[in-house]
Amino acid sequence: MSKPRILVTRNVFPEVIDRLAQHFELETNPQDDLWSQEELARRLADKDGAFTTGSHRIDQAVLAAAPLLKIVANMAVGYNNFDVEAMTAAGVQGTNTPDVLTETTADFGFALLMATARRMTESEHYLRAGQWTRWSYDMFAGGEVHGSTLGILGMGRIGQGIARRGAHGFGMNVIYHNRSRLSPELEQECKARYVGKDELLAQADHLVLVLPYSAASHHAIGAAEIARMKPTATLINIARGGIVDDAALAAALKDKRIAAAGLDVFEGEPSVYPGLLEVPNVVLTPHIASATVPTRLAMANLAADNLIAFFEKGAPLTPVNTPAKV
Ligand code: 8YV
Repeated sequence: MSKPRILVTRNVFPEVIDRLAQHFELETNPQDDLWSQEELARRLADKDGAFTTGSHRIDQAVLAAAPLLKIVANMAVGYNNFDVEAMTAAGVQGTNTPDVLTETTADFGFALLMATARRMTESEHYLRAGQWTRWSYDMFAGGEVHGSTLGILGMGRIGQGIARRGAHGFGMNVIYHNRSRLSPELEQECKARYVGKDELLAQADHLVLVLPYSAASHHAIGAAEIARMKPTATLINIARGGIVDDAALAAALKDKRIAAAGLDVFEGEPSVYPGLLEVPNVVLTPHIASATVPTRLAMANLAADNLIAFFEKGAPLTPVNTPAKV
C-alpha cells in the first residue's frame, strides 16, 4: 500500500523529518522558503496531510485546493492560523502541541516581565552605546517585581505556570481574569484570585497576556484598557499579535501612560509597528517564547506523532476539532 503524502511547510529538525519519512511520502522545504498561500495551496493539491507552523493559514481557499487533505498538524499550541470551522466542515482534522511547551513558555513570560520591569534591554543599549560614564542614584530605576501585583489575562496552562512562578518564587499577589474561573484547588495551587477585567487592569503592577487569539480577543487591550492601567504598570504580551492594539500601545508608551511593555508577538508579524521601534521603554523579542531546543523538538515530535497516530491508529493525540464525515 502506498504511504500517505505529507507536506512539511517549513524546515524542521532533521531527526523529525527522518521519523516522518519512515511513515510517509514527504515533500519538505529544506530551504525554509516562505511560500505564499497560493503556493501552499498548489503544493497541497495532492497531499493527504500537512505539518504546519503558525506562518500559514489553513482557510477556505487552501482547503478547496486540497481535496485529499485529511489532517493538518500544527507545530504550535495556538492555532488561530486554522479556520477551524472550515476545516471541520471539510472533514479535515486539526491538531496542536499543548503541554510540551507550557513550562518553557511560562519561563519566558517571566523573563520578559523581569527584563521589562527592570529595564534590562534599555540599559544594555545605553551601555553598548558608550553612554555610561557615571553612576547615578536613579539610573534605570524600574518597577519592583517581588511582592508586587501580577495580573494574568487568560488562565490556561501557561497562565497558571506564570502564576506559580510569581506567587511561589517572587511572593507576588496574583490576580487573574479568564473566560472561566479555575477550580478552587487550582486557584489555591496558583495562589491566584479571580477578578473582573476592569479590576485586573486597575490593580496589576505587571499585566501578562496569555489568552488565545480569536475575533473575541482582537484588541482586548486597546487605548481604553491601557487608560485603566496604573501609570507605573508594565504590559507583557506572549500570547498573539492582534490581542493588543499595537498603535495604541506605542502611543501610550511614548506618552508614558504606562511604564513599559514586553512584547514577543505583534500584529502582522514579522512586521513590527514602527512606533514600537521608536520608544525606549519596550522590550521586543521575535516570537521566541517556546524557543528552547528541547521544547521546539518536543513540539515537532508531537506534531509528527499526531500525523502518525492519525494515519496508523485512526485518531490523533491532541485534536482541536472533530471533523465532519465527508
Ligand atoms: C510557536 C507559539 O513556536 O505554540 C505557539 O502557539 O506561538 C509558538 O510556540 C509558533 O507559533 C510557531 O508555530
